Amino acid sequence: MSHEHEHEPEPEPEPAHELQVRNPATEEVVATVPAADAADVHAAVVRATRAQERWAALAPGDRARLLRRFAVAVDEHREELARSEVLEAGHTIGNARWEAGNVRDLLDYAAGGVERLTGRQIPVAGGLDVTILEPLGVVGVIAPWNFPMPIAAWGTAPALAAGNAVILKPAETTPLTALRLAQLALEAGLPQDLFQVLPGRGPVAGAALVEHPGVAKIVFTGSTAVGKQVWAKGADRLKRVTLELGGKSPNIVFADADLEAAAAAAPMSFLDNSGQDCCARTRILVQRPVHERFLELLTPAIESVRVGDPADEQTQMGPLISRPQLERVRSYVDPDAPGIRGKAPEGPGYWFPPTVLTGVDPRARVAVEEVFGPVAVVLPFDDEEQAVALANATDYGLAGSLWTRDVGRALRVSRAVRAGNLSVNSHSSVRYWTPFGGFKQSGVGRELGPDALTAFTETKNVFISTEGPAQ
Ligand code: TXE
Repeated sequence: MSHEHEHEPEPEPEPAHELQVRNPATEEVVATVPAADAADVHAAVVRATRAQERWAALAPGDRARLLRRFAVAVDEHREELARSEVLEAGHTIGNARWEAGNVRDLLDYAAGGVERLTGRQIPVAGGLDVTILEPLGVVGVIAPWNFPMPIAAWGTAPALAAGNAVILKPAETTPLTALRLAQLALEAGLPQDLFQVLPGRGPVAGAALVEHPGVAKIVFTGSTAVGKQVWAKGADRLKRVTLELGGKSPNIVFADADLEAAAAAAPMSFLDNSGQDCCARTRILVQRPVHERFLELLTPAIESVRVGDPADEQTQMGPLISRPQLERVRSYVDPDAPGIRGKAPEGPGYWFPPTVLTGVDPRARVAVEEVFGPVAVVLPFDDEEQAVALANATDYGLAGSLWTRDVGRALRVSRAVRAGNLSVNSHSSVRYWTPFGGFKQSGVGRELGPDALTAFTETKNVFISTEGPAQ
């Protein structure tokens, strides 16, 4: 599909040694930062290795105190960080403030875990057996552009708390908040080189992190395709990985649900962050007897979503991140397909209107692939069994919602849907104190929650004989 838009001049090619940061709401270049290459990554790993040894030797209470200071510094700069996220990622200012707060909360939560990261004493004959949770060493965090600040912190905060050093490679389009976080860490008193941010291109700096023998673990959030490459390349050294990949999450509305509440909540469950959210509920499955009524309720809710300047406090949805992303979203949507469409600015900026497609074949690309834009499909279903089958008819398994007043059904369906994060009569998936991650091709491992720190440790078992050398 080709689109002619008068506001879309050809972008100038970017020099290899730098990254240009554009405001997605205006297309203007707002900053230029150096792009790291493999040699920079190597130098960073050498420095991080030294810093990690000193960090791991600190008393747990001292590590916790420094992380809490980092949390305070983030809190004190919350508005500045939020403005920066608006500028480089096009997030609405309200969301961006939440995101900066999420970084603060995560640092606090991780700090609370430092002194509680305890091993076990297991009964044995002839001695004493203890398990010790040791830090891995240097951890590489490869972050995406859709939630640059929170996702950077999801890997970084628990990794540091567990005694590791972190090298964070932000996405090409969104390095600014990450760079600021690294400065704040230093200002808060974290040791030099312990938390380094290296902006760079995925196939250059990202790949160098994945391949470097001095990096013990990679936390990758991004596309399933690149996630598979990261896992395959890391396998050469049996590198530990956590992968948070794509999603195509269902929002199942049963006939016995509070239909008004379900229809009111549905728009922002896939329009938040312009749909660039791995948990976006983009497959709205509606039981046939209430299908028509649901669409009647959904139509004004979609049409009235305020799309525009993300810095405006009233705005509910901003632009897409980039021109390639805009083109990708356009490639999924036939402008003549039946459905509900909201309004969006013309440009400049990477705008796409809220879109709900009806009458879609459940096997169509738009119904099974992650669009990563403000696009959902509505699919009718007859009974619970069919709802579950449709919900599971995708390679992904990250999140999902179901709306019903029947508690038995809520539990049955929650258990039957193959996804890592289910919500009943709600679309909430992300809490820093509960585990988050995907089934199937949505990922490997879990982030957040009570086990977040353990994911950045190796378990060592030590047996101490009390019976002499023969044991
Ligand atoms: O992701 P990439 P892109 C999905 C979403 C989106 C699509 C493409 O569907 O439309 O992916 O987005 C780094 N070795 N998600 O192209 O390329 C890259 O620099 C090591 C879902 O932006 O996966 C960036 O830092 N690293 C997702 C990060 O990987 C490499 C969030 C993600 O970029 C690399 C983002 C390589 N060879 C996109 N190549 C989610 N789970 O929410 C790239 N990178």
